[in-house]
Parts: sequence; structure tokens; C-alpha cells
Amino acid sequence: METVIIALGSNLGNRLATIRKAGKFLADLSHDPVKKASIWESEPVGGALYTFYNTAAVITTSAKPAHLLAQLKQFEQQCGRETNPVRWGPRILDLDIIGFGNLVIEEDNLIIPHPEYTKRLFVLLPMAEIVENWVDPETGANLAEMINSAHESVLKQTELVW
Ligand code: PH2
Ligand code: MG
Ligand code: MG
Repeated sequence: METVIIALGSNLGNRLATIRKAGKFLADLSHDPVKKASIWESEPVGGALYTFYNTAAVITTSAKPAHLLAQLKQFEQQCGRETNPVRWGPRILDLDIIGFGNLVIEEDNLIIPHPEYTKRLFVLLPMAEIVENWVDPETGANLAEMINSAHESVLKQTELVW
């Protein structure tokens, strides 16, 4: 059984309804109760448009990383995400594997830990609520260090329940 950190993002459609639906999906997937961070309202970073809801969750699973990735992708599509949008186009749902136990994987379509999360406050701040003691297995950096060196961005914690 491994502990897996998943980042969630939505900036298209009914964002709250989609994140709640994803919460049910993750609960079905997880062996143990899902740990959920707050929902953060977050200005788009990079080329993205429209304000996001971002959050993070911790699940436990005995699935292999590639299998879990396939399950997440399938659920994104089931929620209406288009398969071939422009890079960083608006998305109904984005589910990213951030960390998978202490694994380090570098394959063409699966890089763990997630290659960009270390600079993204919209991932790090939700993570800090639910996995305070996370240390990146590749770099050895802890969350406080990553948060201190992350890109500046505008985000605000909400009281929305999911
Ligand atoms: N995801 C991106 C690009 N930019 N910006 C915010 N605020 N939140 C995201 O989830 C996000 C983004 C690509 O996955
Ligand atoms: Mg993704
Ligand atoms: Mg993403």
C-alpha cells in the first residue's frame, strides 16, 4: 500500500461540483479515508485562462503508478475534459499525481514527483494542510523550503467543503 498525493484543479464549468465529484471518485479509489485540503481560489499561472479552484488530496492504494494514472485520466475524460485541448487551455478537471510514496519515476508519460509542483503555490499550499511532513524524495526539500522559493501567485483559501 502506498500513500499518494494528488493535486486537483478546475477552471471551467461548475468547478465546485466537479471537485466534489472527484472527491467521491477518490474515496472509491482509496483504501483509507481520503485526506482533503481546502479549496483554494487561484489565479491562473502560465498560459492558462480563468480562475482555478485548486486543492489536494491524499489517498492510499495498492495500484501501480501507471495504472493509477490511467484511472485518473479516464475520470478526467468522464467529467467532460477534452482529450486534445491546447496546452494549459481551460480544463474541467485536472488530476495530477504529485508524489507516490517515495518513488522517483522518469518515464515518457509519467514523471513522479510531478516535474513542476515544486514552484507552484497552488499545489504547495494545499499540500501543506494535509502532508506537513512531506519531503521531496528526489531533492530532499521540505514543503517550507519549496514554499519559500515558489513563484509568486495570487491565491486565497476558501471555506468550501468538498
Ligand atoms: N494548472 C496548470 C497551469 N496553470 N494555474 C493555476 N492557478 N492552477 C492550476 O491548476 C494550473 C495553473 C496546468 O496544469
Ligand atoms: Mg494533468
Ligand atoms: Mg496540471
